[in-house]
Amino acid sequence: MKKAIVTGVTGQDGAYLAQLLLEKGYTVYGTYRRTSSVNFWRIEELGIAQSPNLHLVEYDLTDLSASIRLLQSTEATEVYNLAAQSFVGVSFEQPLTTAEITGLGAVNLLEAIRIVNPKIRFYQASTSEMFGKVQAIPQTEDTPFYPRSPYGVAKLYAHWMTINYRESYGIFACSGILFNHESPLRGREFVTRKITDSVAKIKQGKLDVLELGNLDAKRDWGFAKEYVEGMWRMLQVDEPDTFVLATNRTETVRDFVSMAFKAAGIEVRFEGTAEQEVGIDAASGKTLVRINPKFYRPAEVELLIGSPAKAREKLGWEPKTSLEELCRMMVEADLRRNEQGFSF
Ligand code: NDP
Ligand code: GDR
Repeated sequence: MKKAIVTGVTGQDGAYLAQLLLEKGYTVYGTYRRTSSVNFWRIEELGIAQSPNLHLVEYDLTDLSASIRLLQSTEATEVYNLAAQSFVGVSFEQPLTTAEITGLGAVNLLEAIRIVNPKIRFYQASTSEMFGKVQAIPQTEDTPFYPRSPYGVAKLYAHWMTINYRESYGIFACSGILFNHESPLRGREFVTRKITDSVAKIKQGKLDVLELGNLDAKRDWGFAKEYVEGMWRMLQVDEPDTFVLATNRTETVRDFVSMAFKAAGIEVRFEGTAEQEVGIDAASGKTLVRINPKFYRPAEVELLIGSPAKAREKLGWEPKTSLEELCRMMVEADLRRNEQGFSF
């Protein structure tokens, strides 16, 4: 039986990846952080929390000795490093914590692999945020990087360290440059889930107005469940490499808002510009969306659109779910949860 470690099993991708690996017959060691109230709602929602082959292990990515003991005690042969301070907005307020977890944390695991067993295969969760102020369209594995946030910079460090350990020590270390991927399990601080959760509440009369920042930002949004399959495939090929996973379609935050309201049966019309822009209910004339500058970022990533051509060719990986389907799935999940008083 294969054994894998998934750091960050309490997060969106960690939960989906643990589910996938269990389906493939792995024993999975999913790590979570010690907090005063640990939250397993995602693995519970996926129905895997009680799986006999899922072992939940307390672990902090910032601790090298814990990383060494994690590898020694589990004897895992694949490590998926998904743990991170992953919220771009917060990284401007907590640049050092972000550097420690999101940047140096990956090196703790790489060092542990080098010390304990250099044959362990390693996946690093890299990000399209490393492209930042984009230097080419679409972005590929060869596009130069220009990160625009402490999060993007920290991830770029971890990305290059992954490549460096591959080249220096022959470690099977892969970097997946994943574009935004969403799902009903997305955290509510991220814009898509914030939108679908708020649309559900507005539809049910529990919220009046959705407040957002930059509506012009364009993102290449895919479905998280499909992206974790790509992570697994990266560790099954003969040679370690770097791969982009993306849909090659980009839409604005504004488009996603319209799509989400449409999925709830509400037509929204946008009027005005910049901070005065509002989204109006076409039927009642009521304001449903307005701008709150507090959600603007000090530096923004305006446009992301990736090419998954290399992943398609070398991994046989392809995104399948359209943004409309994904958005509908998220709105329906939030309508259902809000009816049941679900608070995550
Ligand atoms: P989430 O924010 O949902 O999950 C992050 C996970 O990391 C959580 O389980 C969190 O634990 C854990 N974590 C945070 N700090 C530590 C620490 N010090 N030690 C151990 N665990 C820690 O992220 P996603 O699931 O969306 O993303 C997974 C990874 O992929 C992240 O590295 C992210 O940066 C990266 N990524 C995500 C993309 C996306 O669109 N989703 C795109 C590209 C890359 P806790 O629950 O306790 O907070
Ligand atoms: P991102 O995702 O920064 O791309 O990082 P997020 O959903 O936070 O923002 C996407 C875009 O929406 C704009 N925006 C808002 N964002 C949030 N969160 N809240 C708002 O109210 C709001 N209004 C407008 C943002 O300015 C931005 O342009 C995500 C994370 O999962 C990272 O970990 C991952 O690496 C990248 O995706 C790829």
